[in-house]
This record gives sequence, C-alpha cells and structure tokens, in this order.
Amino acid sequence: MAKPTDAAWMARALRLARRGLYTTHPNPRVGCVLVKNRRLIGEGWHVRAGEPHAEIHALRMAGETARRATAYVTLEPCSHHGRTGPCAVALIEAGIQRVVVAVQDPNPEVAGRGIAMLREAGVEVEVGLLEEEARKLNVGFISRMTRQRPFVRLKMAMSLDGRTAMQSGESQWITGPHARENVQRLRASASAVMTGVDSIIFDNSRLTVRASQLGLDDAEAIAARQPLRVVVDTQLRLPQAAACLREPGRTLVATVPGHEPQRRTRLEAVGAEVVVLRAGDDGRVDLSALMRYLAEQELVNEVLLETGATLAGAMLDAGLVDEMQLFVAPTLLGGEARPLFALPGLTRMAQQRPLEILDIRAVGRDWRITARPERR
Ligand code: AOF
Ligand code: ZN
Repeated sequence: MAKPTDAAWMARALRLARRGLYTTHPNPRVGCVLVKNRRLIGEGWHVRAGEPHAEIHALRMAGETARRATAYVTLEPCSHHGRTGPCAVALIEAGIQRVVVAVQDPNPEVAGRGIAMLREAGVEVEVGLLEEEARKLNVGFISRMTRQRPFVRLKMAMSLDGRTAMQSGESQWITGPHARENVQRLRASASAVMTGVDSIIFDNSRLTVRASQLGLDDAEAIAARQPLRVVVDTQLRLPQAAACLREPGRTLVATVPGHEPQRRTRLEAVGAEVVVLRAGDDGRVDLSALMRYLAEQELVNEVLLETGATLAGAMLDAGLVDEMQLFVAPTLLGGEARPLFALPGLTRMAQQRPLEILDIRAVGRDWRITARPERR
C-alpha cells in the first residue's frame, strides 16, 4: 500500500517533469524525486533528448546519501542503452531501496523490463501512482509508441456563431491576445504544427513559436526549437513566397504522386522538404499514411492541427482528431462566413458527431472549450 506522503512526492516529480514540456521532444517528459527519512535529497527532470534522464540528475544531486532512499519517477526507469545508460542500473548501483513509478514506459525497448530489472535486484517497486496525470503529460509519446501515430490536437478560433473566417478567407484576428498566447504555448509543446495549403494561401501564417508571445521565463530557449511545420498540399500549390518558408525550422510539404515535378523543384529551391505519400480514394494525401509517416520518420509525438474547415473535417472523418481546443470569441461573423468543419454527406441527425466536453474556461475575453470526439 502507498504511504500517505507518496502521492505528494509523486506530484512533485510530475511538476518537475512538466518543466520539460517544451523541450524533450521526441523523448517523453520525466521527473524524479529522491526521498530519505521523509526528506528530499535529490530531484531532476529530463530536459532534452541526448542529455541525462531525470533519474541521473536526481542521483547526482543526492550523491552518497542515495543509499536506501526511495525514488519517485513519473515514467518507468529505462532498461536500454540509448543515448544514455539504463536508469534502472543506475538506481540499483546507487543502492535505492524502493522505486515508485507512475506509469510503465510504452517504449517497446523498455516496456516493463526496467521494473523487472529493479525487482530482480531486490528493489521494492510500486507502479501506478498518479498514473492518469503521468499519461496525460506524455499522451503524444504514448500514442506514437502504442498506435504508431501522433496524438492530434486540433486548435480552432471561431466566433460565437461558429465561424472561423469571412467568406474571403480573412480571419485575423477573431480571438484576443490571451487566446493567441495560449496557442503559442500549444505550438511550443507540439512536435509538429500541421495545416492545409489553403490556410497558408489565405493567412500566410508562419506557424512558428514566437518568444515575445510565449509569456514564459525561458521563452527564448523554447522558441529555439521550432516545431516541424507540415503543409498538406496535394497539388503543390504552396507559394514560393510563403512566409513560413523564410522562418527558422523545417517545413515539410506532404503531397501525392502525379504532382508537377517543376513545382517540387521550385519549392525545394526555397528550402521546403517535399514528401510523396499514398493518395486516398479522393485523390488527396492519405491522412492516416501521413500520421504514420510523422510518427515513424519524424518521431512526432504531438501534432497541433491549425487549419481550415476542409482539412479539419477530413481529419475528423478519418478518426484522426484526438482532442479539440476551440477558442470562442464574443463576436458574430454572419451567415456568409466559413464554418468550423466541412463534413459533406452529413445530412441526417443520426449522422451528427457528438463531442465530449472535457473543460471550458475563460481565456482573456474569449472562451476555450476542450473537447474530444465521442468514440462510436
Ligand atoms: C527514463 N528517464 O528521464 C526518460 C526516459 O535516447 P535516450 O537514451 O534518451 O532514451 C530515450 C528513451 O528513454 C525514451 O524513448 C523513453 O523510453 C525513455 N525515456 N527514461 O528512465 C527519463 N526521458
Ligand atoms: Zn533512463
């Protein structure tokens, strides 16, 4: 049985793990706390892939006092030789007596082996404390490891009458500065930001993380890792002059076979990376194939989808939207304006797409609704 203070120490480890929210990609966010005689003797979190894991930082801080201590770790200690040695071995060698783990590592290279190694060495191990919170922090990593596709979060800004842009496509700005700062954080925590080529043509959005808009202490460092930009562009219509192509970071343009080769050459000349994927039945980029590509080739954990009604509708129809963040502005855009989703073929009430609301809160003068499609 967990002792009363275990949850409090694990909560601290989770808070530490969250400090890696914007930087650990493609690795998971992990925190570790070492406790002896009810006192904190070491703590740490994973900052960046290639750098030491959370446990190693905590063990370094504790030094010799780590012997017979308890370790609280938000993710199962690793058992593999990756860019760093196995944390399970480091904990055993340091003489840790008990390890409390929030969630098992879904990475098939670990997947329970870290826990088994600890137990074989006589370390007492408990698994599952604050598991739900720990999973939430790494939904993307878990999705990539278990479903071979990223976790997709769709962000949209709309008026109270459900419109996202005027008929002309003009949409800047529907929501206020607080909501836009919120979106900056969503971008910063994502591995990739994805959009359709029409959104770029209308808005010429840069899809970047701007340090000045992040509102965080280490904003500069966070903005240094720009999320991968992904443009879905079946006919390679992306303009050479698109603003996103002049920004730091990479722009991946996903297309299908049969596009005009000169267009590809022109885009590559201005730094775009073109990837040719299978076409779906409608002749457009097969979105499931794109998700698999992003997970397997680009190690994308979380995708932030910022796009218009067509691609948003297609992603929803393909069952590829895991969560929606809808920013609702206190304004009306009127009847000719563009709706949130294009869902052609939806004509009867029986076909409606029910959502489960997870959270609603005020963000400046706007409202943010977090929802997910109800699984049918
Ligand atoms: C831990 N503690 O803090 C993290 C873990 O490439 P590497 O060597 O950094 O290994 C990355 C893998 O290690 C990652 O896929 C995940 O399975 C695990 N991450 N494990 O014990 C940590 N970040
Ligand atoms: Zn490790």
